[in-house]
Amino acid sequence: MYQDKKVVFSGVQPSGVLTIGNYLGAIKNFAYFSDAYHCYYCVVDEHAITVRQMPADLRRRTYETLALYIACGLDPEKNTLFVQSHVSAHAELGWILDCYTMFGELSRMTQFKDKSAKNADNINAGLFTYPTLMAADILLYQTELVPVGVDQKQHLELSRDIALRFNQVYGDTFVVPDGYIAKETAKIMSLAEPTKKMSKSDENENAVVRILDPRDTIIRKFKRAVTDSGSEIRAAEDKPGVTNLISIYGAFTGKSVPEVEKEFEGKGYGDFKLAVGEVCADALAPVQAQFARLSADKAYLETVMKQGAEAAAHDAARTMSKVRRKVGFIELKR
Ligand code: AQP
Repeated sequence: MYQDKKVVFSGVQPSGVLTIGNYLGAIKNFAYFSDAYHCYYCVVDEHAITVRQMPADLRRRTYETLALYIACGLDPEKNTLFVQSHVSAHAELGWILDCYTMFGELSRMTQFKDKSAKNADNINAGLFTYPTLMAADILLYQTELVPVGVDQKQHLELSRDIALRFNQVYGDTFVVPDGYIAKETAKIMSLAEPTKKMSKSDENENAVVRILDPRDTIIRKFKRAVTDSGSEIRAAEDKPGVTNLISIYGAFTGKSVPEVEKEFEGKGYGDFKLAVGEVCADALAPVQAQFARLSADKAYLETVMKQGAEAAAHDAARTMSKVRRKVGFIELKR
């Protein structure tokens, strides 16, 4: 559909202050695509309300997430940056795709099972159909590539299945997307329970390092990180804590696992954890400085949101028109 360049789409929920998991697993990779692809990066606020949010917090975090996109290197001139609820086609296509998604498929989604367990008093229909809205986000823009963390792999596979099913019934309508999952940072683990994913909504502040944490907080959190028995700094299945710290150190320094292991040969956990905290704080400092400048300029952020929403709505309209015709809706002439 977009003859000039292939399309990349991804999104982040403004459901908390973003973590280094969101940064290393997703946002940091977004900028790699900006030159070669037509990129849409969305703040997915409609996804966020599948879990109860305080309205004022959601609004603040939506601005904050957009400012972080830009602070992490996404130039609004080169990327379409926008907020999901500003483009009504997402919800509209989400509904249509609900009718092409099976109950059994949604029932198998592990994120639904995990989030239902965490929010037992609010297992709403939106939480269940979250993956179809995600499929709509992606398919609306005829996306080829979706950079995500590995936790989103199952949802992405469902998006592919929905696209293939729709195309089979109605003929070529959607590009079938592929995931882009950076191997080394696919899943950054909790610092408190390293067998569990680091999540921005984790209530244990010591489990997560946030992109906006001050330097001393970052260093303190790494110093407290749970490590494993033994004293060797080596990546291994039975050493999830140390393995996670090695991945984080490697991601911030660009070093491979063997290089990190070699660098810390003969050193203790204390030295290692301090070094991880320092490289993380150093890498985040420029992002934080840029974020501080941007978040002081709400008018600028609103201009970016508005321009992004107009561009995204324009492009989404092409897919929507095609989808409406295919399923048999009447399009009124303007
Ligand atoms: N720990 C992680 N390691 C690597 N990648 C991660 N991502 C999230 N956590 C990690 C990736 O960040 C992108 C945005 O995620 P999201 O906001 O859409 O939702 P999520 O995956 O549910 O992230 P959180 O932090 O766990 O949020 P909450 O706590 O609200 O559920 C995605 O590409 C995701 O893979």
